Amino acid sequence: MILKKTQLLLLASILVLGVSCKQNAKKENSTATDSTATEAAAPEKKPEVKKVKVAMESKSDSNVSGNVVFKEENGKVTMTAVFDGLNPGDHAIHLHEKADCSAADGSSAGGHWNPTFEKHGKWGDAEGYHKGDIGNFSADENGNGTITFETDQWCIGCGDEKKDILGKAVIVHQGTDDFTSQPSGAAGSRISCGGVIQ
Ligand SMILES: [Cu+2]
Ligand SMILES: [Zn+2]
Repeated sequence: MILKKTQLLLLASILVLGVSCKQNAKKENSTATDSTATEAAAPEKKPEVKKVKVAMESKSDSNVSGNVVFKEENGKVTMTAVFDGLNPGDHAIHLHEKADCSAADGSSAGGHWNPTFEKHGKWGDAEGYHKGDIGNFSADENGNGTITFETDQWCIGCGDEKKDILGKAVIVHQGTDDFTSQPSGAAGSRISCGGVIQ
């Protein structure tokens, strides 16, 4: 009898252990299912990408056409500009203060965009530069030119007047920016203009 009781106890405890293991396994399963369901229901966390495409108009009787794409991603704005109809050689490109290209000579776009009230210069110069001082780029013998530029000092529509490029204009000049002449680098006439507007 004593032996039988021990055997019964053993059997009973094995049974209890077995059942509790199964219950644990069930719990784990259902927890896993729940978390998967929650993830699927939550909105996807894609990095936000803002983009503006600017169609450039010819100005000052030039034949320049092209487009400029601004893209903001991870706190940086990348500009990709493509032009044709340029005179071969170097040309200045800037952001000017107003998205108004109505004047035949592009003068309606105003001066260089300079929200930090610094002097004109080469981008990154310790002595100062305008937030619109992109620089120069080259056109080949066929009059085609491209330039890419990237900075975390611009934004697209963030509302910070020291960074926001919306409402400004892209201007391409006939000549080159010497980075020293004030207030605009003596880059000559404005041969292409495009407003940065959404
Ligand atoms: Cu300019
Ligand atoms: Zn400037």
